[in-house]
Amino acid sequence: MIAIYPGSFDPITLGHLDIIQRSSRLFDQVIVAVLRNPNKTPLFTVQQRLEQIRSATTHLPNVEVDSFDGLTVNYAQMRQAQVLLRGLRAVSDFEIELQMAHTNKTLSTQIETVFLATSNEYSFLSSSVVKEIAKFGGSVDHLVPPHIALDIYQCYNQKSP
Ligand code: COD
Repeated sequence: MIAIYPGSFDPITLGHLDIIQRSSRLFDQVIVAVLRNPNKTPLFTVQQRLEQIRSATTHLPNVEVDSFDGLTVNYAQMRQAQVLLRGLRAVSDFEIELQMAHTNKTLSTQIETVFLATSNEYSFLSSSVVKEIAKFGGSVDHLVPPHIALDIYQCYNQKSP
């Protein structure tokens, strides 16, 4: 079974990677799909995010990293995936994720959304939290892989704290 894990991943965190690692044991193939979103101004370009995710998942042979635009369900159908994978951190995620899952179901009855609960240690973690900490000079070494921490420090023009 093929699962798509769609997201912004700006940048990918240890929370995302935990979901990718665990789902790679559940599905034959996991495609991490970065949305090309012209309406947002991201910290990292799509190309940078693809490279960051690829180098963080080289140890997972059934994980592929790609980008897409348009509707996620259309991309999933194009890739012959049966599952949309999403992570749940808290009740606040649940409301928006449930709405998204129901919306996607109206767009394609063939694709099921599957939720994985976050591991406890990452339940507070988001890309926004990482950017906020780094912006104000804090260390994100415990929140993202080392090569991504360096990219983040470089973006905010700071040395590793
Ligand atoms: N632990 C576990 N899961 C986590 C963690 C963590 N610490 N951090 C994030 N996650 C999960 C998120 O809950 C989410 O499921 C996933 O990881 C990706 O998160 P983000 O923040 O990188 O990406 P999102 O949520 O901004 O991605 C949104 C999409 C791009 C998937 C969505 O906007 C989309 O599908 N857009 C395409 C247009 C479309 O199809 N619209 C119709 C659906 S409404």
